[in-house]
Amino acid sequence: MSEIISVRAREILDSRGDPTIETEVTLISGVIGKASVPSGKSTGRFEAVELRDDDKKRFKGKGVLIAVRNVNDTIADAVIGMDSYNQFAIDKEMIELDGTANKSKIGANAILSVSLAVAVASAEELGIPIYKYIGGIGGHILPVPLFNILNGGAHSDSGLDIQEFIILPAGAQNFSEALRWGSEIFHTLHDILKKDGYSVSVGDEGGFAPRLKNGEAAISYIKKAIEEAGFHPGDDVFIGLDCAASSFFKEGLYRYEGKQMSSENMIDYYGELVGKYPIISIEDALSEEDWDGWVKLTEHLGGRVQLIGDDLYATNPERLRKGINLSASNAILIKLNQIGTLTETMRTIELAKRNGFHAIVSHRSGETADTFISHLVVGMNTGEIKAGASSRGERVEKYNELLRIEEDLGENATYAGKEMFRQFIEK
Ligand code: 2PG
Ligand code: MG
Repeated sequence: MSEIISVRAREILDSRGDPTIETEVTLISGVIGKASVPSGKSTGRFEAVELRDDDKKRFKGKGVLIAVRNVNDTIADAVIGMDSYNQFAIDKEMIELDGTANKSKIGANAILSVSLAVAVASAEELGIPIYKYIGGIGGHILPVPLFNILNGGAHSDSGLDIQEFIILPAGAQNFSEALRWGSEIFHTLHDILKKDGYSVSVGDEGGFAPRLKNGEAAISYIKKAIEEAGFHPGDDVFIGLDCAASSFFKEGLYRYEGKQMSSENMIDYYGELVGKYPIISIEDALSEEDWDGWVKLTEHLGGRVQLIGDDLYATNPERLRKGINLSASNAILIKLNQIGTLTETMRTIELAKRNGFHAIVSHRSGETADTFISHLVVGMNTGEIKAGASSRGERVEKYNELLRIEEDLGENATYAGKEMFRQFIEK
């Protein structure tokens, strides 16, 4: 038994300078576990609720003092005295305490900060890294990083409708090599954009935000950067997109690049892009409400491309179950704060894996220096992580933590690599 004796939360700032919550859980041994929660901008309708004060006099209404109070009073009262090793019971207690389907009473941000801090404290108490606490002797797969090197949508003012243009260095030998490749391509892209007179300042997730003509121009710049950095697109390094299509879906149509498109038009467009460029992964290609479109998309492209549901599933097992039954995609994005506890997140990952879905562990566009997701992805062996570009401290810290984990695992570390995408890569 490792008894929880204190739970304390505070309001801190995230990478956008907006308030978020950080919690410390203290165990009877004196060990302290600390965790903070991130915050999305292109949030899905079906996410658990991030409780904000709505007090316009503080942080333009974005303060989280109510969530902090909920941790310090309501949650603390319930979990003090509980065994920190019993993560499931603690998460269940908080879910019941909240009582709503979307954690709107106590706040998913409040609940998640405690859930993660409990796991961090438990690992510390045992003297093992968090990934080992989560995965035991099983966790050993280092993920393919999805580097978002060009930012559009709600994350920048580049004017591009697609939110994220991503590179996946799946052909590297190991994670540290993948990180080096990602960084080299990032800097090559910098030089090419600069030479062509584009802005090289970065967006929320550390990628460049040039005002390019359209999405295809962005993809072709990325392909060029991969080549100029000395790699083979479609063999060493692949391209991915997060379209965040819910953000341009209005009244039944996709308002994309000045045109009004149906799901079928969008699917044709993606099909063309996939034919022309080494695109191996597309996230939120369609809206979170467009189930019929997703089914057609998967029929058309599911054999060639990883089709990730982010807003579509919101890390929610019920929505994922629906997607599995309908064959609406072949992958799910995993964000702890979309569902609000560690154990529910782990259950969603297990459900995905049991059904042959890829599970990509993800950061949010508003982040802190917290590196829990680096441990989660290795502990759960999901094989893919999305944590922004190889730039900006809060992004790089996730990747640096993976370097440390890789070192800690030594010979036991296995890079997920191209094997992860075997089903999509032409032989
Ligand atoms: C996404 C995320 C993270 P946000 O859409 O996948 O990249 O963005 O956190 O703004 O929802
Ligand atoms: Mg997304």
